Amino acid sequence: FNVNPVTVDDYRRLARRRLPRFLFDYIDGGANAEQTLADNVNGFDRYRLKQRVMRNVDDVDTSTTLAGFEAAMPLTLAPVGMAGMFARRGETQGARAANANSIPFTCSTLGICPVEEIIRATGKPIWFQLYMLRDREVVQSLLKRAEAAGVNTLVFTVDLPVPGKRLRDFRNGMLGTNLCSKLSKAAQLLYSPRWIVDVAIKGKPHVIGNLSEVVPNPDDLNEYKAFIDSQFDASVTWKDIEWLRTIWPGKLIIKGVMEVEDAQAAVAAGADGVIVSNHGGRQLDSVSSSIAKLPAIAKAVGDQTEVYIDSGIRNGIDVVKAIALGARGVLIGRPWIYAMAGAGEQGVNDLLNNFQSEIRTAMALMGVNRLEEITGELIEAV
Ligand code: HOC
Repeated sequence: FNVNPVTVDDYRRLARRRLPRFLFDYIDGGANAEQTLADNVNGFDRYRLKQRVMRNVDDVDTSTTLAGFEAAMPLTLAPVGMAGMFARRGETQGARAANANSIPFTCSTLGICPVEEIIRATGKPIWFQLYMLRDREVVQSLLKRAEAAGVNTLVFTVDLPVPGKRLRDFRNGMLGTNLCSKLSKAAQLLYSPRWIVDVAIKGKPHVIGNLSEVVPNPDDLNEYKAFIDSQFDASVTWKDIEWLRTIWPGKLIIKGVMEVEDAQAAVAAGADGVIVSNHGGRQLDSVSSSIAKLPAIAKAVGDQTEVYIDSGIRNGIDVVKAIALGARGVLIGRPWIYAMAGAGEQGVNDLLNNFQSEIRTAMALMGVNRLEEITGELIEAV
């Protein structure tokens, strides 16, 4: 690879070269035939932006607020499970890059770097993503920790009552019968000088940051997997949001909503935001792309709550399309992991810079200076 990486695909190629195959496939892959994974990206091709001229675009400003966060652009880094496997102290690197670009970072329940470490690295509030665990006391203490560390926005993921069937992971043994041996290999990598886990909890390096206090032996990925399998709660309903509301004082965003009815239920449950998402095509294969679902959801609840989208966003033009179709902002997952695995923290920084400059250029060429001016008038389906 002898050109400077510019696009997400450039970083993807770098990441493929540097990562062990099973880790690359874990982040790159989707469920079953990966139809939704492809549709998510291709769905943006169904839309075209309008070019407007002679409108004085001398003052383009990409800034906005995302759940109250004053962001330099309408974009945030999505939570990615075990992001810290893709680079040394991966979540912290991502958070630093997000901070350098004045956008929020979202820490996963399944993060390798603990939430405290991430916040310490930037001194800025981040968003925290939650999977509902059967043991509600664990959830409560996790949220207390997050709040004490300085998290002000909770992103509750609701589209993973059970994991989708990701065939690449089965083939590679990352999930399924051989998971443990592969994850142990990953653990060895993490402890190797290249990826060494250097932040200790209670004096010891830990593979699993946020769940280190509840997984019996958090250095042992077999136990981690067993814990996750036994704790992911498939019995969750909208009732649980009421309970979450009693223990979480901050903003609450519901992630994984694909139908208007569910978006309305989220609003009725008091959500400050919804994320139109199919988990990057990693859950229900053959569900529609997120972008296909965005317009109806934005129309139905956009005046009552903030509507976000993830899954398939690969450049600034996609961001602008999402805004034109009613999104307040977008989340990117795979892109920042490819950039980090392929080119480190600087890679994530450069990637975010590229996103922002693409958004700015598109706005100028569409004749607008502010994000609020990017309305449905400026986009057409083809
Ligand atoms: C075995 C549990 O968000 C992903 C993550 C969550 C995976 C949980 C798997 O990979 O999509």
